Amino acid sequence: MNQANLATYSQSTWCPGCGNFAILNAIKGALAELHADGLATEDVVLVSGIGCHAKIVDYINVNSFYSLHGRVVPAAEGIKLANPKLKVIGFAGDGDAYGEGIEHLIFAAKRNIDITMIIHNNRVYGLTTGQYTPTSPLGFRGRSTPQGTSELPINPLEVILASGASYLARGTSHGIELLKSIFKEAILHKGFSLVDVLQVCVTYFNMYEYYDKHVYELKDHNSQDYNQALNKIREWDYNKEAAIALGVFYKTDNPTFEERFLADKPGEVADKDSIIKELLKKSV
Ligand SMILES: Cc1ncc(C[n+]2csc(CCOP(=O)(O)OP(=O)(O)O)c2C)c(N)n1
Ligand code: SF4
Ligand SMILES: [Mg+2]
Repeated sequence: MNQANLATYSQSTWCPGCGNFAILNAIKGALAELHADGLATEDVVLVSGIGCHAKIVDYINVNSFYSLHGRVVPAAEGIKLANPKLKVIGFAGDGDAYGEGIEHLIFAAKRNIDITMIIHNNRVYGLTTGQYTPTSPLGFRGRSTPQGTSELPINPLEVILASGASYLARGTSHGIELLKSIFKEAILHKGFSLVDVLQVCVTYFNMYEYYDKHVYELKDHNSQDYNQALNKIREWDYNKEAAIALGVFYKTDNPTFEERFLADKPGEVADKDSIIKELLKKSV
């Protein structure tokens, strides 16, 4: 399986220049490289929400499941628990993940369930034509707020770090190589991983120039250190004029939800083979 045969016959309906193309190319590159390293493509399941981002699963020749708006996480969690051997990758919009579905993200991070969430954070509702989302800046003018919003955005990475995520990173749709390497690492990470992608929506919130001017890659950052991660995550709050760090903020090794859930006693950790045996027994 290489990048070319991960393509499908579906015709893309994204606007020319949309940042989703970069995410698509990066994830196809990451999956092709993981396949070359031994990951069977049939052991990967993609899950998407509803929005422009969600169409990504139509364009990748891998098993996938279209869920509901705001419900990517519970669908992905269900798939993972039904078969812990699978690598489950969720694609969600910022409206999808940080608005209607944020409670699911918080609890998935709290549980440290071993799934990967990729957030297409264009900071706008793209599919429904330009309403504001939880990460739109103060004063954002869109279809539902022609005079500008009166609310500050949330810093989603701060919320998810505080909730217990064991892997947190950020990339942009103007940096495919960085995105690809982050996606690979997030997929291989054991536990809950989330990648916030500053994906530009050229039609409703074109931030290419702004991001190009403000982003920098993390260097000399200790991603094992919670407080360093928190400080870096707080450097830019999705609103103020500040440098925007890209790369891996936080990475730690904690027992996963499925290891604890399937162990005999609370606090114990089951090994992977016994997880699969237990599940097979429970499903009879
Ligand atoms: C339960 C539910 N609520 C609301 C909608 C309407 N809806 C569909 S897509 C969407 C916004 C999508 O925005 P986002 O998640 O940011 O994705 P994008 O289109 O920007 O990729 C909304 C509100 C819906 N389909 N289902
Ligand atoms: S509306 Fe925005 S997010 Fe949706 S396809 Fe067009 S550019 Fe991309
Ligand atoms: Mg969006």
